[in-house]
Amino acid sequence: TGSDTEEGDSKEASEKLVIGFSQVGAESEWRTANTTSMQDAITDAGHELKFSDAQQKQENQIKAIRSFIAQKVDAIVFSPVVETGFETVLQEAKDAKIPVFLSDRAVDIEDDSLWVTFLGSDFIEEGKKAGNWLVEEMEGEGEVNIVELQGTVGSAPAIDRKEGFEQIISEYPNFEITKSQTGDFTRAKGKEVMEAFLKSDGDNIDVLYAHNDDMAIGAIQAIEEYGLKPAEDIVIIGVDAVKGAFEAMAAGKMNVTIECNPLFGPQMVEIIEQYLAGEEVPKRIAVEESMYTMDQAEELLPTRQY
Ligand code: GYE
Repeated sequence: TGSDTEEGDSKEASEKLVIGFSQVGAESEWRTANTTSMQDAITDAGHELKFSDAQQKQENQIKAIRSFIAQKVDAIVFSPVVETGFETVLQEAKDAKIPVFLSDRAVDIEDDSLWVTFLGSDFIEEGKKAGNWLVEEMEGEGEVNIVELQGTVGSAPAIDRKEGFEQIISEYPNFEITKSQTGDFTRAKGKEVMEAFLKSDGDNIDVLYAHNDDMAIGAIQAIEEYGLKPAEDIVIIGVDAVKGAFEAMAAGKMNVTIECNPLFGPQMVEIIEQYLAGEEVPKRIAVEESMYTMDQAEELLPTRQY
């Protein structure tokens, strides 16, 4: 249509749809909560789900999308592992007239007619929230050395959470990222990389900024095994606000987590139904979210749904 809204071929709102969902993997608590939310929403609405777990590999996603196209699904929900390299397969979906709905992560593709809409969080904003929290907490404390555990290389949340955080701290010369490496969004990798950081520079680390809570939780283990106190000797910042982070904060081992809400399955199903019924759908739909600190953890933990 060329505008910032898209319209689909009309279908009855009550019609049973076949929806293919290409998920990233099962790398984090966030991801498993997102998978459940999407699966439940699709089946509760009476639609048929074809699910594929890519195990964090782009080639698996390309295969999954091709198989959804071959099966002539009505819609494809796609959470891209990385931002680039999906042009060809998305063009194939377009040629087959199957609409693609981006879930959680964006793609970096010039031709935005290859997807209908992107429903997910604003990761730059999340990075900024992390940076702002830190600056308020530690301004006036002299040199602050930060180590960073990045998410999956080339993924939208890793790129944007880094960028948003750097935008803020770059305005304060006493804050410096001294080490930055990927932990691939997993606990095991977060722990392993934090061990290496501690080994080379243990006494000079003031802050850990982890692009998700799972890596922060892995790193907390590494810090304890190294003989330091997480949240006291090293300030711990995570993203997602999963239960594990609330438990760590309630135990006094983590300082803050920036919320990233994975429970948008029902919203996604609504968008797909609207689009297939011929309604207009905005090109970008953001998920609302907040931020939680240690002193709120005990009270809020029982209310957390993921
Ligand atoms: O923060 C992380 C997961 O894309 C927002 O992916 C998602 C991120 C989430 O593995 O835990």
